[in-house]
Amino acid sequence: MKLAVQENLIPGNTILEKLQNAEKYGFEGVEVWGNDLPQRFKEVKDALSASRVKISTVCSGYGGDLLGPDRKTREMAIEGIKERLKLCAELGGVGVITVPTFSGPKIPDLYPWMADVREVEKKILIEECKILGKWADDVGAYVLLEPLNRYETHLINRLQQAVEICNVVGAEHVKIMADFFHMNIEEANIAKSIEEAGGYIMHVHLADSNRLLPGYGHTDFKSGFEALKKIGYKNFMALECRIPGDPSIELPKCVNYLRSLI
Ligand code: LER
Ligand code: MN
Repeated sequence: MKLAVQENLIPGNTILEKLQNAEKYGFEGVEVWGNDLPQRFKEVKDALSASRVKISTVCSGYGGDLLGPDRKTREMAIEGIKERLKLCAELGGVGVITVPTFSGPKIPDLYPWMADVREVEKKILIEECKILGKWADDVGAYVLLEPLNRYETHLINRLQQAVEICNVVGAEHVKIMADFFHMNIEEANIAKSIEEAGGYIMHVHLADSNRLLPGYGHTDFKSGFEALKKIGYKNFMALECRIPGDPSIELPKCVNYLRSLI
């Protein structure tokens, strides 16, 4: 298991400075923001080739909405994810973090056909993931479906719900990621859920129960990490949280804390 950190959490004026600081603090990877990646691709690529720190993943930033109310919004998300998958693969990253949808349903109620709009949404998501899966298999980067807690999305809240989508889609490069903050709210037993999703988890986000750095809340990371070890997890775990204090002090301290639990 390798430790990574989202780029916005690291001090530095350029991506190169951020990579240098990440390495100094003890990280092996950096999760890059997807929003403006197409525009700064060369800068990121050059910085990565001048650093020992690798790109772990690309965090969303694709625009549109896979479950938006109209075709244009959904196509925008598909094309944005495709573009970032290609860039991510070229940079050597694992994949692109993909949230099926934020907040509540935007697709109109189709009563009396499929009275539960979530069934319609899942069918649309599966077809979209088939399109993305073909592309992802070709470029060699994963679509990383991320379950979020119930206050951020109504659709995919638990790891097993994301695994079910992967199974129907059946593409090698459509898999899931596990975020400890969301799991702490939604999973009955984090370790058990991780074990049950073994073979599907390709990325992990780390934040404590209060979404501060691990160590500042009450999440039991040790049993979660043991479960990840048990399923043979070798990829990155990236910090996605707030830092209470000076990052140049808190980030290396957190690396030591996490390493003591791994
Ligand atoms: C949102 O809560 C989250 O966990 C992010 O990883 C989504 O991009
Ligand atoms: Mn997350």
